[in-house]
Formats: sequence, structure tokens, C-alpha cells
Amino acid sequence: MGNSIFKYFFGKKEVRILILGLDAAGKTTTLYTLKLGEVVTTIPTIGFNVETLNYKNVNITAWDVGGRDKIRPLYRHYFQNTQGLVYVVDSNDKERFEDAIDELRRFLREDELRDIPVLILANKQDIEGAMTPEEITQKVQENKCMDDRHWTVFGVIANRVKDNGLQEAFDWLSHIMVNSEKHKMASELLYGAPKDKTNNKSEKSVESNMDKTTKPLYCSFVESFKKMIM
Ligand SMILES: Nc1nc2c(ncn2[C@@H]2O[C@H](COP(=O)(O)OP(=O)(O)OP(=O)(O)O)[C@@H](O)[C@H]2O)c(=O)[nH]1
Ligand SMILES: [Mg+2]
Repeated sequence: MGNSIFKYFFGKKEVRILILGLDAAGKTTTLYTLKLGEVVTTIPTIGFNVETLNYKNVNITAWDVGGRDKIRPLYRHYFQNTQGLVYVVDSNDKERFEDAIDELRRFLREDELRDIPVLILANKQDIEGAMTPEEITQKVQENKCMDDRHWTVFGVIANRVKDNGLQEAFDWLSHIMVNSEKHKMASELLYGAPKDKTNNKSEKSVESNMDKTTKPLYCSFVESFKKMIM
């Protein structure tokens, strides 16, 4: 177990992300610009593409699901064990922007996607008159669909090899995913793995069962442990 804990905190991290968005938003272009460092000619995706991306200390398995597949129950097969959602928006498609946000809201309601971080890519920033990342951020805020999860919007140009904004965007996502996984692991080490939601040993419930001498020692141990691994 010691070895696996060491590997978990200091080895290469394995994470799984989903890339979703309306058709023609630029999901497949994003995936292959990241994977190959070159712009590929795409056709509308039927089904999905899956690729692994080595990103600094993180191995990302990315699932790019075609936006034309409107057989919604099938989408659920892709949701399991997802640690991050990349939602690609065509910033120039103002007519369908409301649809894009409605669709995002529906995804975020799914149990499997609850609490995971969301990176919104405001794609096609090269097109004059496209909505800016700030405008999109404001619209998402007004929509109140994010609850208290981590989310952000980055402006990108997925069909450009250099200065496309993708590096910064995926830096943000991999950092958030790795830290939330570490946080989860730390909580499990300290408080035990929650068996179910009604039997969740939280920091507070562990502390409340301690006497006055043990509690400060325990709290300082928890703080040092968190500092060590975060
Ligand atoms: N101008 C511009 N066009 C882009 C950009 N990114 C992608 N495109 C184009 O948008 C079109 C759709 O891109 P795809 O990557 O196939 O879109 P998708 O989201 O995978 O679409 P589906 O597979 O149908 O769900 C293609 O013609 C791309 O070349 C961008 O940043 N700027
Ligand atoms: Mg595609």
C-alpha cells in the first residue's frame, strides 16, 4: 500500500476527461491539435474519438464525443469515472449559444459528472465578432448552473498550432484535477473511504469524537499532512 500511495502522490497521474459540446464546436480539432501538435481536417464525429495525451506529469485519456449523436441515453456510457469536463463552444455561433448552455446545464445535472471541474473553451477566437471569453463567463454566471464546482472559461483557437490558448487552458484543468484527486485521497487516508453518503466520516465528525487533549494534536497533524501532499 505504501508504494501505491507514493506512486499516487509523486508518480504520473492518470485522469480521464470528456470533451463535449454542440456539433462543429471544434472538439475533434482541439483533441488532435493537442495530441499531434498539428491541425487536422475533421469530418463530423459519429460516435467518439479517444486519445491519450501526455501532459507534464499527467496522462490524460480524452474522450471526444460527437455532438450530432442525439441519442442521449448513450451519452451516459461515456460519463463513468470522468474527472474533468471540457466543454467546447463555438464563440461565433451566437444563434446556438443558448442551446449550447442548455446542453451544458443538462450534462452538469448528471450524477456521474457532479462536482467535477469544467473547462469551457470559447473556441474560434480568430473570427471577428466572436463572443469573448468574458462575455461567455458572464452568461454562464447568469445561468447559475455550476454550483460550487471549479470552472473557468479560456478563449482558444483550436485550429492553430501556436498561440492557440490551449496550453494555458489545459494547464488549469490538469492542475485542478490532480489537486482534487490528491485531496480526495488525503481525505480517504485521514478519515477513511466514505461507504455511502449517509455514512460519510467527515473531518468534523472525527474531531467531534475526540477529547480536549487529542483534538489540537490531531488538527495540527491534519494541517501538516495536507501541506505535505498538496
Ligand atoms: N475559424 C475556426 N474554425 C475552427 C476552429 N476550430 C475548429 N474549427 C473548424 O470548425 C469545424 C468543426 O470542427 P470539429 O473539430 O470537427 O468540430 P466537432 O465539435 O468535433 O464537431 P462534431 O464531431 O460534429 O461534434 C471544422 O471545419 C474546423 O476546422 C477555430 O478555432 N477557428
Ligand atoms: Mg468531432
